[in-house]
Order: sequence, then structure tokens, then C-alpha cells
Amino acid sequence: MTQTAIPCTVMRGGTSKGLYFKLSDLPEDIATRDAVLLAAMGSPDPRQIDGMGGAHPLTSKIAVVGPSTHPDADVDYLFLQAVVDEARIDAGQNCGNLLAGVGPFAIEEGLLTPKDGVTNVRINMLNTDSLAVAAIQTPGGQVRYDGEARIDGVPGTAAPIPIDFLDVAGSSCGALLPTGAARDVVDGIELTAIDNGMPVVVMRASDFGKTGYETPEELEADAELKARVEAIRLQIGPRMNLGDVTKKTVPKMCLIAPAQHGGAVCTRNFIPHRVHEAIGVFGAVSVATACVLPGSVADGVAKIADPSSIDVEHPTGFFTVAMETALEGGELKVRRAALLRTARRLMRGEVYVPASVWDGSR
Ligand code: NQM
Repeated sequence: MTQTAIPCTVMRGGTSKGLYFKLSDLPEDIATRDAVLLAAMGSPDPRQIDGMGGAHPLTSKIAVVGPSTHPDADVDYLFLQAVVDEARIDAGQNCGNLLAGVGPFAIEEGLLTPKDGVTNVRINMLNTDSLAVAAIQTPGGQVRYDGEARIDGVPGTAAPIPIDFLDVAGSSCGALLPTGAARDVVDGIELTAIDNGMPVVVMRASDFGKTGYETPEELEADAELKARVEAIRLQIGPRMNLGDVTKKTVPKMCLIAPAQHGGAVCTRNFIPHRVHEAIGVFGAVSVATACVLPGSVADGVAKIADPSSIDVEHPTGFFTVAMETALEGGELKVRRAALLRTARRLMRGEVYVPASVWDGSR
């Protein structure tokens, strides 16, 4: 036997795609687990030609799902980013897009019993120690994938998966505003460092001499801009309680501009070394929160018609975040955030890794 076969499901979750594993199908030892996942994805290699990865951070994602270790949840979800061109598995961020596939996967794999109608799956998100509830369509106790819900960045329509978050503010950085201020200045650029589920640094595109309406390709081709953005990221990261972020995928760096299509704000997101084709889920929640935060750099850029529903524009459309916030003693409190995603099971089978990486024993 030269290869080890591991049960695996490929799913589109929101605007991302990844490999979904049951916790019990992977090695317990973390170093061996990470070696297995790198081999499964084909990292490190810019083309990921010898694995399942799609040669972009958005298609080099992994969800590990297991029985819940939280009294108020049904399942545990650990998100792992396989870095495309480095031998590195990063557990330092959450992913709200792959999160959309966790409920369907858990039901399909028998990790919880579905209802006839809609099954609310309570998910313990291990990366940020916070909870989400995803409503999965399960008529007759079967996961339904087809439907009429449309999300920008994905062709066609699918069954809706509304997701609710109760406690994501400060879940990575310890506070909604980890530097203690709504506005900071680094390298002469005003910014808002915020964490409402994802550490994000919000900056005005115009401060970099950009419109904010450039395509991801145009921004990725701008070496000078990328160097300036990265220099700011490396300085503000430790101040966001993230330590040295040189080798981390957080914080995300978001350039904002006035909305072009009737939304609240226009965004371009460095995640952090590629530019997102849309926007991450928690990334959008954090940017939307900056838009309602008094004194943030979004003040004067974002136009908020209705603070309970914020349309974040991105390169391929809109991302709508529903939010309940309140000002308490001048401080912004986030009571609830919610949004809509879809997901689809694409394939179920076994992924093969060299037996020299793992012989299958746990
Ligand atoms: O912000 C991309 C994605 C993500 C993460 C990234 C995400 C989120 O679109 O919750 O979904 O910012 O790395 O999958």
C-alpha cells in the first residue's frame, strides 16, 4: 500500500470551496494532520497540481467537523487554511463561507439528526470560540441543495442558508476595537482596526491614491500599493493582539470607497496577499460594523440608509449584513449579526495521500 485513502467531501460553501473532513477520519497528532492536509491540497505549489486545491486561497480551504464539545452546540467546526505556496496550515482565522457547508455536511455524515422541514444546526466555531446557528432546508429529513436563493459571486440559485451569529465581536482580538480606538494612524494612513468575527483593517482607498473601484487583478498587479498595505498590516497586527502577523492570514486589509451601486460602501479586500473576488463573510460583518461605528474611517465614506441591513459592495456584487447594534455609554455594542449564504455538496469520496505522510493509524 503506497497511499492512504481518507473519506472526504468537496463542497462549495458560500463563495469559497473546500475539503470537508470528519474529525474522526484525520490523524489526532496535529503535525501529522497538517502534513496530511498539505498533501491532500497539493501545497506548497502555486498550481497545487498534485492535490485537490484550486491554486487560490479561496479554493484551498478545509473544514474539520466533529461532535460538539460545547453544551449549546450540535457540532464543532475547525477551519484550516492551506497556504497555497507554503507548507503551512493556518488555524488562526475563521471562515464564514465554509461555515455554510458545515450544517449540510454534518447532516449528510450523520453527526446530527435532521428534522422534517428546517434543521437549525448550532455550530461551535473553534477558531474563534464562538457560536453560529445555520438553518438548513431538510424536507423529509434530507438536505435540500436546490432553491431560489442567490448570493453574489456564485452563478445561479440554491437553497437558502441563513446564518446567525450571537457573540463574534472581539472573538479573535479580544475586543471589537482591539487598539482601543475607533481610528489610528500608521505610516500616515488613517485606519480603523476592528474585529467583529474577523480582524480587519479598514482604510480609505483614496488615501492610497486609488479609487477603490479597481479590479482585484489591477490591485494585485500594483506592487507599490501591496508593499504599503503589507507594511501597515505588519505594524498594526501586534497592536490588534495578534502578535507577529508576518506568517498569518490576519488581519485582512480592506480599502473602502463610496458605494457605486446604491449600497452602503464599496470594498476591496487584501486577504492579505491576494485580493478577494468578493468579500469574506466575517470580513463583511466587520466592515459593516465599521460603517455604523461613530468616528471610524468609514465616517463620511459609507452611506447608511438602514443600520439594520447593510449592503457591502465588492468586486462581484453585494453582501448584505443584517445587524442589531446599540450605543451604550458611547460604546458600540453588537447584539446580533446575520446573513444569507448557500452551499452545495459537490463530491464525496476518498482523497489519497502518500502512505509515507500517514499510514492511516490514529
Ligand atoms: O471572512 C476569505 C472567504 C474568506 C473568509 C478570507 C471568510 C470570512 O471568503 O468569514 O469567509 O478573507 O480569507 O471564504
